[in-house]
Amino acid sequence: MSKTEIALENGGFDSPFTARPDPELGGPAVGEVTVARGWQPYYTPQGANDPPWKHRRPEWTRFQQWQKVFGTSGTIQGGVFQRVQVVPGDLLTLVVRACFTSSSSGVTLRVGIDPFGGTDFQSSEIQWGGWQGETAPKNDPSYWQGGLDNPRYLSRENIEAEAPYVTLFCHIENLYAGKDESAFWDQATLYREGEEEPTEPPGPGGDWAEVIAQLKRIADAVEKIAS
Ligand SMILES: [Ca+2]
Repeated sequence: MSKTEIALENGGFDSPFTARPDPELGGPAVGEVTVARGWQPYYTPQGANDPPWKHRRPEWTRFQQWQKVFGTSGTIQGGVFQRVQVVPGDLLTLVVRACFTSSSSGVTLRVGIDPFGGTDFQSSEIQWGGWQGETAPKNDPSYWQGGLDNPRYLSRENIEAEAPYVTLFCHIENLYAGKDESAFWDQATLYREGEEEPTEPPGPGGDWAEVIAQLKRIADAVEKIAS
């Protein structure tokens, strides 16, 4: 089957980049959270019992052609996401060009799709691609030394859209509090299986799609309880 590209908003992580509020704390826009148009920041905030180096807030900035998401002297879990309008039932593949730098920080990256269009990166609904990074065994294909001159294409393939929107996540984590842990995101592309076909005009069908998606969520929840 052939693949058709679904348009993203600024899939290339290009300018303009704008300052945003801290996605956990809200408030005014801050320079440490500077994100490319079309994308939203997220991260795991520090818990009350975390040591000072753990779960630090990442910073977001433009670096050359990249969206950089990074931390210093700590561990981070975070990234950027974008919700994209699709047709429920679409079979989707996400491919993102990325790289990272690290100073023995145990950096690992992955990308994922939430087929229900949620915005919680910790949701169990998200279909993640495999981790790629320096924590994998060195003889494993997922082992990746990183470096700005050593980008990779991270992907998650053949995910069925369960709602009129899906959400794309570009995620970095690191294990050790090294001096540098940085992810660089350059080009995100979303593909749909099948030829280009005329899309239906928006109408009552969209509402039904939402209802069906909701029913599927309920059915899945009941199934989980039953099992
Ligand atoms: Ca770019």
